[in-house]
Amino acid sequence: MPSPASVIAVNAPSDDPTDPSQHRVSGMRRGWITALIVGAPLLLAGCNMYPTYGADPGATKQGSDTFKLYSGMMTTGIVIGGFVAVLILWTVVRYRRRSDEMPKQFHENLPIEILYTAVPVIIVGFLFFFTVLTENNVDATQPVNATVTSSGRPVVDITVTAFQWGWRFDYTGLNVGVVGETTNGPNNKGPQMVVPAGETIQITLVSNDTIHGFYLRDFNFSRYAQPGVTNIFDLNVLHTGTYDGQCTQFCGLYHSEMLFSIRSVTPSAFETWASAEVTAGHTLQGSPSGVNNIPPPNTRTTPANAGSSVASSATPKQKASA
Ligand SMILES: [Cu+2]
Repeated sequence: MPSPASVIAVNAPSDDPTDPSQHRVSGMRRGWITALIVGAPLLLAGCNMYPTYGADPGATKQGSDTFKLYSGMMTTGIVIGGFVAVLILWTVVRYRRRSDEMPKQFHENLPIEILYTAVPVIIVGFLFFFTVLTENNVDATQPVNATVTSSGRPVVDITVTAFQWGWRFDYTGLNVGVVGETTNGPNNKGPQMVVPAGETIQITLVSNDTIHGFYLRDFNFSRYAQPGVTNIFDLNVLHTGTYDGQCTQFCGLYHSEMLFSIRSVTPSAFETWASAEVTAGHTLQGSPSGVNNIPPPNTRTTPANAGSSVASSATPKQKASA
């Protein structure tokens, strides 16, 4: 039975294996695909297993895990996106219109349909798997009230209380209390949480009034401080250094000045610091009661740059009353 006149292969590439131009084209194609598959990840990685793509590598064990997930997803996306782009370009060039004759007509191709359904499902499953793995690692905590980790390392328990507008850090096991408010003076960078590098810090995060955000850019980390909700998480700061943090939920007039920092020191320097704080009277009971919104005696009521922050964030009525 003769083929319908419209369904004829015209101008299709020659399948003749003796045609030398076919060997050249397929050889070039294989070379390009091999170069892409082998070269692209190496080029992207720059010999680094986790290229940053502008992100922070994370100053904590948890932040580092988050970073690796981000980096891995970006690399996966770029490789797959690049592969798809090359396939599209190749198709456009290889099967471009060469004459007015009708090309080969067909519909449905079961193997290809199964392939392009299964491959994205596998890719999504792959990304989902690593996301869950990373979430579990970041959210993993030592048992509450544990004084040492399973490997015998000390756990430093710190209750962080967010309030309008400042932070209080209570080292429950060490009887140290650190408190800082936005109204403590110009260029005030807020209270500083001192922690030992390399050890597990278990933070119990609560709020005294409204929703605040505990955020540290260098840690790739953010958690809500919500009234009535207790968030517990562990941080393992990898190296010594100082890391800036801030509130990331608009929580009122001086939200923009609700700053704090974490200073990571060696474990022995941490012990020295803690005993000096106790000697200085910065204890759980001795520190000013910032969490009750009572300003310490040496505070001003208006931050130095309140004018600019009020102008940008408050209504004219609020501005007038401030
Ligand atoms: Cu806040």
